[in-house]
Amino acid sequence: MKKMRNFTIAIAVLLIVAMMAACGGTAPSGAETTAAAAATTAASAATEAATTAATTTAASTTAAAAGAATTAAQATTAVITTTATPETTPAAGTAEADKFFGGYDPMITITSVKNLGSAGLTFPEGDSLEDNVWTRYYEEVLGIKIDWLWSVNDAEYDQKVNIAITSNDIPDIMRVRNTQMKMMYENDQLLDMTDLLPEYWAPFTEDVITADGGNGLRSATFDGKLSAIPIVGNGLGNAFVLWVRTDWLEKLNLDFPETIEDVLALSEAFTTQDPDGNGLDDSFGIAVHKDLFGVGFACLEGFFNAYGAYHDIWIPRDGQLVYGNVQPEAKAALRVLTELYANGQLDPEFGVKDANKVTEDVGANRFGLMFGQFSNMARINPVKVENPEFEWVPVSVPLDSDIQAKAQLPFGTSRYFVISKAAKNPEAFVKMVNLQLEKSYGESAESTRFNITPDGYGPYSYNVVYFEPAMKNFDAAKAVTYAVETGDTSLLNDEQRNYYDMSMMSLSGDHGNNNWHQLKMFGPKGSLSVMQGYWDSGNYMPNAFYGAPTQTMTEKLSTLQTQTLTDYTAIILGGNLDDFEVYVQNWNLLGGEQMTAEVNEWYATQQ
Ligand SMILES: [Ca+2]
Repeated sequence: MKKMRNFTIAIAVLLIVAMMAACGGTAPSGAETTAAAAATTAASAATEAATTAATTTAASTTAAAAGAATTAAQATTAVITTTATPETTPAAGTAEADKFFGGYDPMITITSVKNLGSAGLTFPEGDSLEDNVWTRYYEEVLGIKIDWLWSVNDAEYDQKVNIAITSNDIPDIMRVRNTQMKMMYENDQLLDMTDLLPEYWAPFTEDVITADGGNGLRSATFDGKLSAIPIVGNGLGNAFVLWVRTDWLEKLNLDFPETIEDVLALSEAFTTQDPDGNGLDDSFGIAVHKDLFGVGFACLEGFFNAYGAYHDIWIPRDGQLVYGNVQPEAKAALRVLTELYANGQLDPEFGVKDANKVTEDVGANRFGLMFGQFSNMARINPVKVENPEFEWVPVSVPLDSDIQAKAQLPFGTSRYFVISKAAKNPEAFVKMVNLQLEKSYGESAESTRFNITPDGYGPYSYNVVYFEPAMKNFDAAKAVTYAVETGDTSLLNDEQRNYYDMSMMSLSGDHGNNNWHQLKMFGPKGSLSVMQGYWDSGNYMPNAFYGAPTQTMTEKLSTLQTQTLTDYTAIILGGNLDDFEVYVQNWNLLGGEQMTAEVNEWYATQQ
């Protein structure tokens, strides 16, 4: 029992780590967290974090965390290594290796600053921010000593960075948002990386940083000058799927939905035919929380996509970029929602229920359909353990081919590492990225030493830089699926093997410790495979704006988003579709028109 409890704690802790990673590469909570009961909460948080731009990080770290937890249950000692082993440096000794990974002698010192996350960082016994597995490794392999100028919790980080920029008291390297990067460029504070980065990036680093076709790099380029190293993510990790309660499908003898009309028919059946067989009229169709969008769980982006509507992103139309929220397709989606609400197929109390409350309702057999993200089952894994018949299967959002609907994708890059114009040895920063990526995800990776340890620490968060391959999760899903289907596990790497082991445990009936959740992501016909399908078929609509926020966007966007939520909700509840035109008028007056003009000024520069 104790072992199982520790197992759960490890997962909970690691999911918290994953959440923090998604919020910006910050703190693991430490194994002392009394979190046995917090697994669901942590998992939810990880899911919510997945709605931020850093989804790939969230998802992969969540999975890695769960995987590491498996090891934790078996491990008796910490694996973390306290002595650096320069011998493991990739291909040491060749001229290329020296260029990408070669050390400085005498040692150099670089300055940086640290976001400690919302709860602060925890370290293995004897370690600290100044002295840990990464600082020691950088000193021994690269001859680089890290001098932290300051460190603050996440809530204060942006403000502290802003002050640093304004007072021109900046470190050699730091992580910033796109607005801050642009401000620093305009202040002439940044090193020009245009030639430097391509000269010194190792092949694997280049692969990772250009995985999005170069848009991340373009988003960091002003007047033709590359001004930062983008932390490139992949918007595909943020695509939406439709989760279907398949034990209800079977009970009512219904088929998988293929079109949005099929989905609406299921919604009616799940509302009216007592799918859980308890004799009570207590179920609905599509689960929705009060904010309608966001959180990545029981949200409506995927539903809107089915009608060719794209929420909170910019799409090309007639040679211009337009905002999805105010297009006629959004009105079409709202029209259907007013009907679902009027017919009692939406929870009449959705307007006061947040995502956590809806999670409880989903677990209590109130809903049979929900649009969300690939990691949603983390929230309800405990319900599966209690009731093995409780089953959800992810399917592609029904994309209407008549209107050429597509799955929306956010822009994958929102954070950047900037190098001070005053920094010495500028190539040192590219070498730091090369080494981090190689030891975390490259051919010589030691993931339990440098990413997440079996006993629950997150060394990745101790480093100055953190990057990861954008398609890592999708590659893992292919590998795990192949292994499950063929029994051939020889191609799995360590991380993938953990997902495989957990998936196999779920397939044999042991759904606990997030085994089922892993199966639903990485296993055959899992959510990642569904999302891969959008990619393979070209059925995706990426956010077409990836510049730095415009002035009006910075000033007005959050107000406009609040207005959208308020007006959409009123339309769904009130049923008056004419209100949509009033909403669009107000949106334009309150800054939307000006923001659109600014976005199109940027768009013109990209043609
Ligand atoms: Ca019922």
